[in-house]
Amino acid sequence: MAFLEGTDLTMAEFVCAQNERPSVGLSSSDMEGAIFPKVDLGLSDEELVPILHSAASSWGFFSIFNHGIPESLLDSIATHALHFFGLPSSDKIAIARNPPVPYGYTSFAKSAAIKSWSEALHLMPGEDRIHSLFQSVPSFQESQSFSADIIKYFSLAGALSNRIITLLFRGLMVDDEEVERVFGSIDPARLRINHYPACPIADLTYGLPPHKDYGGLAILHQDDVGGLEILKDGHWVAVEPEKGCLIVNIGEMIQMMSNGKYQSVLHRSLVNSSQPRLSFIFFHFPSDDSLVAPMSKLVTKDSPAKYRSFYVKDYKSMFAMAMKANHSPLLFFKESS
Ligand SMILES: O=C(O)CCC(=O)C(=O)O
Repeated sequence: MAFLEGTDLTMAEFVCAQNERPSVGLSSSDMEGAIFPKVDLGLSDEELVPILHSAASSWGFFSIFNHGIPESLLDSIATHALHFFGLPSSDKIAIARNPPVPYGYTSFAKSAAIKSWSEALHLMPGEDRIHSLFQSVPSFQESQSFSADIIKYFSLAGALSNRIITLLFRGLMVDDEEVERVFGSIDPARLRINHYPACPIADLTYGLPPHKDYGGLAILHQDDVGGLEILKDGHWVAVEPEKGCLIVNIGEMIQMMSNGKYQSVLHRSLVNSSQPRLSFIFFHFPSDDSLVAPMSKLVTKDSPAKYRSFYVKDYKSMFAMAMKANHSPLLFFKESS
């Protein structure tokens, strides 16, 4: 199997226990009466506030179009990324992510018991950092144009995410300044590019197992293969790819700051036995030294704080422990009710 070449991994390490294997999900059209929200970002901010509020409250995930990010940029990132992932693994590991450094290349991440059938590029904003990362892979001929695309994408996706977060909180009557204080900078943002090679044991494993996103907002671009599923009312539902659309979802940091009004939703990536798949996700975070808490307007006598305040770095440090216990880091900060 080409994907495993140059590693000492065996296929068995990817096989989930019988009761943890991916069951067949529903298509969104099977969800009677529940229509996956699709939001036109070409509308005015005023029109969008109730629409985004309803989409985020009901599904935690929604699709957006007229979002202002050029199709040509999305296609170009996807093309460069596929060329990068097509390099021999001995070349890719020249930029292997080396914790605590949060950026670089990873393959076959291990979550809980099994390995994920995926490899990823983890990127952070910063022109010099991005350029020098790709230049460290001598066989990668496209480092200049890939870097330029990524730098542009951070800026556009950051502005887009900022607009959506601001409008989501306006829908809860929270002032823009409060949101700006936490999410005003894209410096702590991340871009994760996932590559899921075609998989001979697609029914027995995951590209990424069920998880919630722990940042603020995530904006995902996926190719036309499909594989993203979200948990809705106890059913796994496929989020079918649609050209020109991006998928937005609520992360746990917004769940916490909205005092639970918006919920972060479990999702997973399935793999395909005949086709590889590529997705990339912009994650908007508050900075590590931000102190976050449920927004004061959302904490009342009738609706007491559901979470204790925390520094983002403390929350992140709980992440590994939470993964081991197979739950979310936010549970460590839940107020007892
Ligand atoms: O690739 C996908 O469809 C989902 C990716 C994802 O959930 C993640 O990278 O956290």
